[in-house]
Amino acid sequence: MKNAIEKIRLAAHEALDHAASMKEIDDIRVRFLGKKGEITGVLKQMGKLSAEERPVIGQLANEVRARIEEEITRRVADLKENELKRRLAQERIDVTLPGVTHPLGKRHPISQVLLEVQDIFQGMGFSIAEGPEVETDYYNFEALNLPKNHPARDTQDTFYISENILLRTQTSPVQIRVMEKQKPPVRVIASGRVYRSDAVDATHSPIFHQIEGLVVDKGVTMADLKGTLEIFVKQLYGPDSVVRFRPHHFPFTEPRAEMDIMCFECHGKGCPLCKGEGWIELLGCGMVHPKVLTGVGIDPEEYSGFAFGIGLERIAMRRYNIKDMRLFYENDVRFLEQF
Ligand code: 2U9
Repeated sequence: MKNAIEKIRLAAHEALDHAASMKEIDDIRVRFLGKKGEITGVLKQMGKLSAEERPVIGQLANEVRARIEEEITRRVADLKENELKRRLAQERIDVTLPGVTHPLGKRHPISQVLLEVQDIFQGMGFSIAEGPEVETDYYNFEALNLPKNHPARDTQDTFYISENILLRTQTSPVQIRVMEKQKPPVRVIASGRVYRSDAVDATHSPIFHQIEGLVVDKGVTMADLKGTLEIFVKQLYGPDSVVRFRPHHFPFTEPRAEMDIMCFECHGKGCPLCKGEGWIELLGCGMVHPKVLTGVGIDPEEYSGFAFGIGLERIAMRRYNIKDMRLFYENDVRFLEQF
């Protein structure tokens, strides 16, 4: 019987030495220490022993059971430690490695200028209105006092989807739609793409961007127009900017003016930057024609208004000293990433 117990001890030690997983160890535990295990098997035969032998064999069997349990506990600890070492080696993260940098995009220069101009007018109480780029002849021309066959339409030739459906030539239709829905006071700016059937060259594009403003209220005068636009220019180009207004004509504003800013290079003397003028044209503006107000159901005897229109490419080209408008539309990252 002693030999049997010794063999069990050796067999258990051998098996544990080769055990490479918790499952194997568990199988060993069942095989040697379980209810039907080998140690239990020996203890079941104790009845065959003499009274002198029984305590000796019992003690020996319990010692071997204890030895096997110790070895199992140690083996489990070894396996867990090896697993931890393996994971530490495999899952190691080198925190000193540089991060993965994702190239950040940037706003398009036209968008940057648009946001800045919008911010200035919102600061003066203007709301932002939007409208469709595919417009009707009515909203793009007739409602602006430009009836069919009016000669002024020639400078605003555009792309036609049908006789009366076209790509808008300015953002003015948006203001018309606003005035149809909202009674005065109105203070809105509308911006976005506008279209002209112009040939592409360094200063012309069939698609370009505008921002227009409209104020309609009681007692609005040209003085309000000049004051508002002068504040706008001083916020955009600095408090020392100097502006002037030149009379001009256009059917949907009367009187109408072009506003120039004094050339910041030569301060009005004339230089290559301003082509010898001393002044640089910035925007168009004027008092809203009474017929336009009447057309949207606003009584021109009670209300008056002013409006202005700014070409955003012109502002951006001036600001970033860009000589060719086509650069805005070619999506060349080498150009765009400079702003
Ligand atoms: C309504 C009534 C009047 C908008 C105006 C201009 C003057 C103007 C040009 C500037 C450069 C277009 O982008 S550009 O080529 N615009 O000169 N625009 S007054 O007048 C309006 C607008 C809406 C209902």
